[in-house]
Amino acid sequence: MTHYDVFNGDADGICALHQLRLAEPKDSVLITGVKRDIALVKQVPGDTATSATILDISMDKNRDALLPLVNAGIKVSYFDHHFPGDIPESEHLDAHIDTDANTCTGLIVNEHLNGAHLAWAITAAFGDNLLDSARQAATALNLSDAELSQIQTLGTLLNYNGYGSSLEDLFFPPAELYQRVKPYKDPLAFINEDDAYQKLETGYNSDMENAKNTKPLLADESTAVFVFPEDAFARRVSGVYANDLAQQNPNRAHAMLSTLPGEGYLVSVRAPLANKTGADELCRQFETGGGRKAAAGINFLPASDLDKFTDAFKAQFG
Ligand SMILES: [Mn+2]
Repeated sequence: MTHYDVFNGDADGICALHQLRLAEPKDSVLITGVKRDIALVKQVPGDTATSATILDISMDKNRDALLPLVNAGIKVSYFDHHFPGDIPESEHLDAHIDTDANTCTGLIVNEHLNGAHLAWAITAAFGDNLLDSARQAATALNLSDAELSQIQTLGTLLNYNGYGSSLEDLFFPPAELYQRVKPYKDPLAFINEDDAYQKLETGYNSDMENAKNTKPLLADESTAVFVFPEDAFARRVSGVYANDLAQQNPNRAHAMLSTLPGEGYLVSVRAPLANKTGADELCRQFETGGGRKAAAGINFLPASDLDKFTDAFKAQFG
C-alpha cells in the first residue's frame, strides 16, 4: 500500500496537505516542486501507487496522467481551484474543485474538514493573496491583530518560497518546508519555533528591496509590465511583488517578466484585484501559459514574443 501526496510547492499546496494530514495522518510519498512545476501527476507510478491525494494543481494540465491512474483503480482525491477542463467520471476519483476567484485549495480542504485546522487554511488564503477571504475566515478564530498579521506574513513567505525556475533558486525545497510545518497544529507556534520563518523573512525583505528598484517597462492606470534581470532574486520575488503591487493598485493589471537563460521570459500575470478575471485567458494564448482567472503565468515566453505579449496584455486589461 503506497499513498502519494501530490501538491503544489506554494503556501496553498503545503497548507492544504498539512490540514489533511493533521486530520488524517498517513505515511505517504511526497511529490512536489517549484510552484511553476504543475505537471506532477505523471510522477505517480501507476504500478506501485494504491492511492493518491492531489492538491492545488490544474486537472486540465494533469488529465493525461490522471486518467490511467483512475482507470487502473487507484483511488484519487483531488482538491483544487484551477481550471479543470472536463472532470473525468470515475468511481475512483473524488474531486473537490471550485474555481471561484475568492477561494483556494486550502479553503476547499477546510470546508471538507469542517474547519478542523482553519488557521492553516487562512495561511493558505493569505499565501494565494486572497486577503478578504482570509480575513473573513479568520473571524471564526479569536486572533489578535498582531497574530493575524503574523499569519498573513507566514502565508506570504510560504508562497514566496515556491517561486523560482528550479529548486536551486528556493530557500527550501517545498517538500522540506512541508516536513517542517508538519508537527505544528498552530501556525503561530511554527513561526516562533522553527527558524524557517526568519530565514524566509530575511530573504524576502532583501529580494523585495531589489524588486522595488526595478523600473516598469510600461505603466499606466490599467496596466503595468516589469522586466526583471536573469537573477535568482527576480525569479523568487516577482510573484509576491506582483501581489504587493496589486494590493497598492487594485484597478491595475500587472505582468512580471523574469529573464531566463536563452532569450526568453518567465511571466507572472495578475488581473486587477478589483476585477479578478482574464489572467488565465491571456496566458493560455501562449504555448506554455496557464493558471487561474486572477493569477496566471507563462513558463517560457520567447524574447521575440515580447511585443505580442504586451499587446495581448493591453488588449486584455487596457
Ligand atoms: Mn492555490
